[in-house]
Amino acid sequence: MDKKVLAIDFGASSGRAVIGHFDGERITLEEIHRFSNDPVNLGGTLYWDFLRLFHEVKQSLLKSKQYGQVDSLGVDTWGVDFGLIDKNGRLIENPVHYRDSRTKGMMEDAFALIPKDSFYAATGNQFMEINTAFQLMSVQKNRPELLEQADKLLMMPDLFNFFLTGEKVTEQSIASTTQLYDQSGRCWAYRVAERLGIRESLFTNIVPAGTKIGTLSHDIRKELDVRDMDVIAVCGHDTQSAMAAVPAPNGDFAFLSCGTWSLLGTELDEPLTDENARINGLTNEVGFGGKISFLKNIIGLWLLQESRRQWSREGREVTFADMEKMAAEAEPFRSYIDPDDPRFVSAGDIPERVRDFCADSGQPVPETDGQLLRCIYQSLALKYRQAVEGLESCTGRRFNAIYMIGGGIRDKLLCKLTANACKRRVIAGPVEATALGNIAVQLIASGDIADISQARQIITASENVEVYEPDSPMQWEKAYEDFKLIIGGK
Ligand code: LRH
Repeated sequence: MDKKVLAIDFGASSGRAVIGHFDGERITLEEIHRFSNDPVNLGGTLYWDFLRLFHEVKQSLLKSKQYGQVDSLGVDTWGVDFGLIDKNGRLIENPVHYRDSRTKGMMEDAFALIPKDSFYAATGNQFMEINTAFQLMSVQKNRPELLEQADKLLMMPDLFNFFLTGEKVTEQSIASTTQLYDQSGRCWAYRVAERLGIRESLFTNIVPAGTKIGTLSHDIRKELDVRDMDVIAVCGHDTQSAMAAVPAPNGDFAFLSCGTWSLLGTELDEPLTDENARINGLTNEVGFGGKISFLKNIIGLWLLQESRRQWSREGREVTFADMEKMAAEAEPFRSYIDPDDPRFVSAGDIPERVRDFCADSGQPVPETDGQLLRCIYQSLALKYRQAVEGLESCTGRRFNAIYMIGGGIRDKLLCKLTANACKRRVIAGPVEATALGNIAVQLIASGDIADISQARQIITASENVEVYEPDSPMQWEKAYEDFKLIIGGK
């Protein structure tokens, strides 16, 4: 048996199309297309270049032709962003990037309408300015004409699915990133939306991951001369696709998905939206099979990616391997930042902001690139420690190991420092967790794999993992105490 399906995975800085081959026992991956995802600042607004991204979907379909029969396709993307569609099915304007400054102050406006605690109890999402609810409030306030013109709101993966099939639906995992989703009732949080002034009719029906949305539209097939294939709603949220591929036998694990963002969490049967969860800044999202991913969003490798871009803007090209080496060779435990400080969210001169943070908090200011990078790495690792402790305090569980997945685990220094800072074994792999999870859900939808636990067993058998054991516990304990003093109880 050689069953083939196509996963298209869009990250915030790059995307890829991967053919998953399934022989009945193992999944093997073949990357057929890779492209960068370059947001465009136009007239002061930061947009995703949707047309370019859809072009890459077409390129992926064209390249898939040489593999013969590919039965289905699934798209996953980053969370929270959306496009607005008018009643004729036209995209009203390019989707705006969650890092655009349009959401400044929107959270405070929202809390004046809905108190924080009931807002959290109703939606279960960690409050972040980037969330769909706050983006929509900004549109409502500053560009109301767009919402007047809009017939439907489609989240990014659903937007791709719509232009592939003509069907307008919202996949459940991506709906659950909006702060407009009722995690307990498993439906849109209409009352929250109404309070915020967001029209109910914008929303489309929610379907669970594993649903067949439709098939490639006639127009696409004709234009590209491709065979028909099913379009499956996989976990449209990349984080949940990655979760589906954690190589652990049961749900009792802590995972750390490492890409532009770091997502640290575990899997639960039911949402947890109590006071402790809210204070710890934990979010509830729906994963495959209706499981809840209970996790914390941490700014992640963005700090390294954007530092590298800044250096490139200044005419200095460094690779990630160079950066890892510089950090590894630099003096440890010199200074710390709070990676989640709001000053680090927007694009720009991250190195300068790191130096400012250190100066503002009375610490030695990094003088070399190595010191600066070391500061970022060790602060991220210690932030993970804080997040895993928060997770344990909320769930009453104890996690002896952390499963690290995603592209960030190519960075061995990060894996090693995470094991040390968290004082836990790190099991790293697979790198391509998101594509694997996307593929696994398509194979579950077609009936070739029975369920998620079989999928995880198959992935465990198909992929190699690397294990990092913690060391230097005393030094890291002291570092953690220093780190907490500097960043406060956040
Ligand atoms: C990671 C991610 C994360 C957040 C962010 C916007 O790619 O999906 O879970 O939702 O992007």
